[in-house]
Amino acid sequence: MGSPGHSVRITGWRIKSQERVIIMNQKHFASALFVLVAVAGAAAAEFTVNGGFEAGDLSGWTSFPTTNSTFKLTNDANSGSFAAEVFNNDVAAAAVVKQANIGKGIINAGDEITISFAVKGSTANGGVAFAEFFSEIDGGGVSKSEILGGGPLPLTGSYQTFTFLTTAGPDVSGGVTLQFAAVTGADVGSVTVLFIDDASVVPGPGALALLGLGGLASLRRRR
Ligand SMILES: [Ca+2]
Repeated sequence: MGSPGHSVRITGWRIKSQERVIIMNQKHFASALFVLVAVAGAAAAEFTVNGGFEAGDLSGWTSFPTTNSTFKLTNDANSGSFAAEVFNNDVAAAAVVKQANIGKGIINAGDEITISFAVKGSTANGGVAFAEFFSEIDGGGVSKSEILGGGPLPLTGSYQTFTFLTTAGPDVSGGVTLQFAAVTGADVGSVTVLFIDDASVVPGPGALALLGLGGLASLRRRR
């Protein structure tokens, strides 16, 4: 440690005083702390329960099957050891699974929410799959509903991760619901197979904000 006024070279920076070093260290510490808090906050504020099926069961999920549709655990995962598969080959029917009424009492009207999930699957003869998000009113009804992505999920044979930034509706007294629907058409032979993994609902811009912070950190290093 030099005395005030002592000149110190630190990785290309000519520092005029001990005070300046301390100020810089405080800035760096504050940045690091902010990132740590943001990461911890994102992890702690996950609203889904067993969104990645790593409990090794279907806990946290509510299923509304059709006559013959199935909702089961699978080892064909996007990450970890487990995912889930919804299979529906009933005619003109919607097999639905959901994380229902999550974040109740925590999410406020108009809050920003980041939703993400990994899906894959296949369809035939008019089958489609949707991901939907609802702002639930306590006692029944919804104040906002949306089809994530605006239409059927573009399923392929490989997992794809989709991320959406949305806002809670004007009444979220019943929390929010992330719902997946494997829907079949009127044709006999209509089938939808939907694999789901890594479902996540977090407050705020979430991972998008962390990416932004990473960008800031890179800029800071370049200066
Ligand atoms: Ca998983």
